[in-house]
Amino acid sequence: MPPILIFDVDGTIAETEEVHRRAFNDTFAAQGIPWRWDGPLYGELLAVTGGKERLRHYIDAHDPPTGRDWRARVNELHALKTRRYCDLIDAGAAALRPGVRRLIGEALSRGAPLALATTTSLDNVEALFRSALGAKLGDLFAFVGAGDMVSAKKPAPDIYRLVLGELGAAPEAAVALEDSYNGLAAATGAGLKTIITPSTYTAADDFSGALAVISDFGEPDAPYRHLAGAGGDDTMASLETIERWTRTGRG
Ligand code: XBP
Ligand code: MG
Repeated sequence: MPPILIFDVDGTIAETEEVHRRAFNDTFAAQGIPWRWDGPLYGELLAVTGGKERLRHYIDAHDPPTGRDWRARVNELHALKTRRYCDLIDAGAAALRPGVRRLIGEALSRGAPLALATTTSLDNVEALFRSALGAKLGDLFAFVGAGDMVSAKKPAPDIYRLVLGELGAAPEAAVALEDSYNGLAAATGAGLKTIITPSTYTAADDFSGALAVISDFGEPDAPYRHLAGAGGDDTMASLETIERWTRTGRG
């Protein structure tokens, strides 16, 4: 039986964090708030998962001008940002990372369950798959764990425990596909073997404990770069190679 693949979204399915950063900055500007998150600052703020939590952390840690009244209105500000993010995604701002479409297709053709475990808002996930695959989430995934479905977000294991519970699956029956330290900590905390494909903002993260670290999932004409763990003798992450890696712990 092939493993159940549980995908993270931001950074794993697509390089979406630059779109999130643009949506935050566009919202600040539209609301006349004199904040601007440049790349290096956003890279630091990504240590805090969840856009609302990230906004509160920014206000508390950086005490920016006009921060105080907006702290009480973070949910309102975040809802505006989410609407802007979905508009950007609907306009084609993010493309699937290599191998994502192929891996999802393999699982669907083998009848292997698929799920998502993400910190981002459900609206954002729907927009991404609508735009990138023209698909509704229910057509692809047995369950989607997202955003505020849990109060403790990654690196807490809660979202992965919720997904496993909804699938009625033991951790050993599934593999997590992640891009960040926070995601690895959440997945391994829930007992899941985890494959990492680092993304732009997470290239320097500590991926100790990952089953495999590969540049991306690879394509037949574009092999991945093997970075650590299992997969050293393979060129693509497929249901077959992932199943073998989980059995032998190496590629
Ligand atoms: C990444 C996150 C999210 C996004 C922003 O989620 O931490 O907070 O950065 O999206 P993951 P929201 O890697 O778990 O998919 O503003 O909707 O939180
Ligand atoms: Mg991620």
